[in-house]
Amino acid sequence: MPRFHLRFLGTFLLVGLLLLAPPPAGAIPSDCPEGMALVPGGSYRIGAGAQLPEEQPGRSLRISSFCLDRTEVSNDRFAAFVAATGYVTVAERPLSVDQFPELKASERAPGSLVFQPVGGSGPIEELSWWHWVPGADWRHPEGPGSDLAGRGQHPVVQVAYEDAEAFARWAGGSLPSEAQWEFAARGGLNNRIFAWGNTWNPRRANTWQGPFPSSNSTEDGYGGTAPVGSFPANGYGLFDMTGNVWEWTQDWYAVGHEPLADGSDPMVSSDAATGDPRDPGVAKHVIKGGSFLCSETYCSRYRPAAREAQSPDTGTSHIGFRLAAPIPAPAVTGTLATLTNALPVRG
Ligand SMILES: [Ca+2]
Repeated sequence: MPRFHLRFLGTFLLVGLLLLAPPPAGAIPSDCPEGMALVPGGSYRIGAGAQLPEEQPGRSLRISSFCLDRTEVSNDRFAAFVAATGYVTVAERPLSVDQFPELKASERAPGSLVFQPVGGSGPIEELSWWHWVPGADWRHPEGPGSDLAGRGQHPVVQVAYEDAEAFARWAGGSLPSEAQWEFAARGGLNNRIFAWGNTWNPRRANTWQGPFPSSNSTEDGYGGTAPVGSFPANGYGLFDMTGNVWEWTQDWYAVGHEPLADGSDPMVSSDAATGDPRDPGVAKHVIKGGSFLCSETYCSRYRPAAREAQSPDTGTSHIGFRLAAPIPAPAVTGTLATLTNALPVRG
């Protein structure tokens, strides 16, 4: 074979290997997209510090490096998406006959679930603090009488799973997996109860202070959502991984971590979903991080290990999301001429 053919063959083989191979050890990855922080890969125990049955058993997992939004997606950012695409969220659409055949036409008006405090001295029925409010949507988080005035930098709420996915397709990125989300929330402090250590501190996050669901002293300064980034960041520079609003993840919910596959970057597949025993037959996504409604007296689900299940078609006034993205590939330095000249010449 003529000598120059071998040189070209070698060049293409080398370039191919460079494109296929992972970055060499020690290589500095490219910067994450604007607004995102690098979550450096590593091993951790999902479910560490578990307090509730659905958070157990803990499992040792390995997570590859990835990028994650520093903050929850804000109303202003979501508004830019809607302005650019004309997207209509699930809560803004009439309820379908197929999904809710039992409803009358008058009951099909668009709406969503809104939290309302429940007081009184008698027993409080579980989840009685959630009310279906016609006209509640992301622009009117508490219903028709509410708006986003002064809340441009608050996290968007009243977004269903498919709304979050639609935003992700437009913005570039994806919802994180539960394993990614929990790893990121721990900020490099593995095996701790909270994102900053083992001692609860209400001034580190937007949660609920006082007896839930009747009385919130708002010691942390906020009775509802807070502007994103109002509380200290964790070890990875991520804000509001504790409290403010729950965040959608890609994983399908099952009680416990048993369905997680071994190995790196696990995710519960749709086939593995066993669902929420409180609501049999409804496949739900895992939400993480807790919200401004989580209290020490009720569930303390603002811990990284904590998790909840949410029906994909249902937004609420305390669920939002943030996006993950792969780390941009490092640029290949040098020129083709440099690579070619570096090759040994055979023949
Ligand atoms: Ca609060």
